[in-house]
Amino acid sequence: MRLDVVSIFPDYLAPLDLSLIGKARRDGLLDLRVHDLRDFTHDRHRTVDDTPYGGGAGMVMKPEPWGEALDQLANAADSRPVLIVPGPGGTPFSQAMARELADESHLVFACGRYEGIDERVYEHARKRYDVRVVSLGDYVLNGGEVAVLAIVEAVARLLPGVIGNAASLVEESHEDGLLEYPVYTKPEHWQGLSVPTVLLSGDHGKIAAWRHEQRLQRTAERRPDLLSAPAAASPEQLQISV
Ligand code: 6GU
Repeated sequence: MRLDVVSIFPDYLAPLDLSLIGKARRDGLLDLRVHDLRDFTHDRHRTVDDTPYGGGAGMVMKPEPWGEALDQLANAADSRPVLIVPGPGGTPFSQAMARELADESHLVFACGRYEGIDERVYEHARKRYDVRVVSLGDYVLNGGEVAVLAIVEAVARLLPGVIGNAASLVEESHEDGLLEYPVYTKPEHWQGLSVPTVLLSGDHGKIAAWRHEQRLQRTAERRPDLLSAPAAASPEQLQISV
């Protein structure tokens, strides 16, 4: 998968060199490139923002550097890429969206800062990209970079070969609409707290029933909205072999 990230703070994306994503890049599974938006400016101060027409607080990102950056990346693309613009006014990001994006061959991320990007950039980009404004949740970040770290990680880990153990992808919160069951490891007793005895029983049927009950309880307590949501996908529908 080809991934391009455009930002005025390319260093913010340095964590994408680490851990499983870093390894996937070194293994050639991810072709991930980070671009400095200021490289697409032509003035001495490398200006990327200006005051808003109509007045109001803060600054707006100028259209010209974005236009040049997005044109260049679209020219380099073999197919119609998806342009993801992170922002609090976007469609909520979800595991379902991560799965959709994992099927794409080329994602371009445009990290906005300040009060946002001149609206004409979106219109211009639609000529050559499928444009998606995506939000991580109902709170405000200073810019799209942290959101890109989250979205890239959620998408990349679904790609074949990025995670060694494919079964670990199935038994996960949000893959089938319930939160995950609690997990324990050795020692059996710690700080006066013990591992639930059913997990030591060796009775796999009983363990599976207990875990399912824990998942229901947890979901009801922490995320009751998930229990009234439309039916979740089964592993078969997700085309994951366990
Ligand atoms: Cl994706 N971007 C920004 N800037 N703020 C956010 C967000 C994204 N999601 C929630 N708040």
